[in-house]
Amino acid sequence: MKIKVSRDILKANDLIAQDVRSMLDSARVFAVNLLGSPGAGKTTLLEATIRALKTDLRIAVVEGDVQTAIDGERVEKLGVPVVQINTLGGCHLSAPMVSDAIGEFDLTETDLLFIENVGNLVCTATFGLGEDMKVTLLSVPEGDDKVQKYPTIFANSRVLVITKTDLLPHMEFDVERVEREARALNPEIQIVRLSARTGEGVGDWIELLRAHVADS
Ligand SMILES: Nc1nc2c(ncn2[C@@H]2O[C@H](COP(=O)(O)OP(=O)(O)O)[C@@H](O)[C@H]2O)c(=O)[nH]1
Ligand SMILES: [Mg+2]
Repeated sequence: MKIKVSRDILKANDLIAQDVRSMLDSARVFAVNLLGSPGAGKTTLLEATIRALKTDLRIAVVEGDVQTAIDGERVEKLGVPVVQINTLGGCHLSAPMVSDAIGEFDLTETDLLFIENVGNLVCTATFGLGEDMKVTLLSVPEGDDKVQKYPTIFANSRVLVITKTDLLPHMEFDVERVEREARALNPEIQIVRLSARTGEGVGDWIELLRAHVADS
């Protein structure tokens, strides 16, 4: 019975996600669902990405958090349109929330939409938001066993970004293990290693993203 209820919720979510998808498609917006644990570095990477791309692409951001507008305020400082959603306890964004939020933007004036999801490796994995791709961040301090422990999110992601590589000398984190396990689950997954602190690898991420937007 419980399983049926959760399936119904997912089905309702997916119907709205299809509407979001068609709205984005008709306005030619490429949408990225940014996923990862709290503290993985999602907002930091988003800030670096906006700085790198905002002169070439018109960017808008939906920020998802349980509470506060802290991330929304960080991103707003970069001069892009932002809508902050607070889920008030909910562990993931849903398609209806995103549908509501994007109503605030002029989508015809937008090329690239980032949706920073609530920090979570579980609930966010199965709720589609109408995005073109899911990008999951895994930071070095979280440990190299997380692909094995939370397989669904890595199986469902187009891109895995291994963040905070500047901390590798201080941690026991086997990057090859993470990449091997991610590819075993998802042979098509694209993987980038980067440090937003030193900037190493950030250019690779920007090029990958540009290629996806160009192909869409
Ligand atoms: N050492 C290091 N710290 C980072 C890096 N990226 C982000 N951080 C720090 O990690 C913390 C969480 O970052 P934030 O972007 O807010 O994570 P989010 O919760 O996933 O959005 C902050 O203190 C950041 O300064 C990185 O590449 N290296
Ligand atoms: Mg954040």
